Amino acid sequence: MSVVIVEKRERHAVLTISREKALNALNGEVLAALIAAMADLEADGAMRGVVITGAGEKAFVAGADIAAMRDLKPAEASAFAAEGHRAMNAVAESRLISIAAVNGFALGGGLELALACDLRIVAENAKLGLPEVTLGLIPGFGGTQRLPRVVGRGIALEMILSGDMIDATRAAQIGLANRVVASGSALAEAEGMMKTLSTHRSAVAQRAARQAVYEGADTSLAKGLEREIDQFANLFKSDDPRLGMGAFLEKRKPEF
Ligand code: DAK
Repeated sequence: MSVVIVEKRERHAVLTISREKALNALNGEVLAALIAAMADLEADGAMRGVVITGAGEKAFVAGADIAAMRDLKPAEASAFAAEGHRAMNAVAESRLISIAAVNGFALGGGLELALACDLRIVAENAKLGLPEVTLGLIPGFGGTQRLPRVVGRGIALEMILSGDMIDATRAAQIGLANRVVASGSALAEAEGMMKTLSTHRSAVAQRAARQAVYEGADTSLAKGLEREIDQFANLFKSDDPRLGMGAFLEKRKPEF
């Protein structure tokens, strides 16, 4: 059975990391399968979003595979790191909206995968953290960069330097979790949210807004505001503004 299972719904897919015995830890096989699955979804015009979760009740993803990493030679470590970044970027740079359904442990590379997603729905029983320093490592799949961008530098440094896990309530307090939901219902909640985001909302506009948000985080306010103007103007190359505003004026819901 594949270590990454893809189930396509009408407008979104559920992508499940499936190595339950190793708490869905990310080895080379999972990273390659994740990259391939994202490429397939990217090319499927019917797809607007992806929900990423982990198999079983216990873990989203408990990290990069420690057993696979321990004896890496430098060249192999470099190849593993590159594959990891390709996998995270396949999610973060996708045209698809991504939601992590965090159904249990999201540690190390697992939290980094959740951070590569746009949104995170976190189950009450989940524990999240970047424990790499306790293994003599640093977060290597984007955690040092994406976590501070989501929760701010001080809180991110506290998590990275301590390696301590936080619970779902704390994750919501610091803005890491968009929502905390009952144990066992993260996937259903994430899919519900994805359906909402894919209905009566313009994918073209969502992409433009999302790009403006991400680009703005890496630049000055003035440049970010300029990018917002560009994105706004670009939208009018598509039919969606006319469709959306036309529907409003005709007092009906828009279908994009
Ligand atoms: N890798 C491999 N196997 C893992 C694993 C992992 N990350 N996490 C758990 N497992 C395996 C366990 O070894 C165990 O296998 P068996 O003994 O049954 O064969 C099985 O999953 C069940 O785990 P436990 O028996 O330990 O279950 P517990 O309930 O007792 O504990 C736990 C659950 C999540 C607290 C514990 O498993 C744990 O602490 N796991 C490790 C969590 C962790 O440290 N994760 C971070 C991994 S490091 C870089 C690139 C990437 C990275 C760093 C640098 N560069 C490019 C520079 C990323 C690093 C990481 O992600």
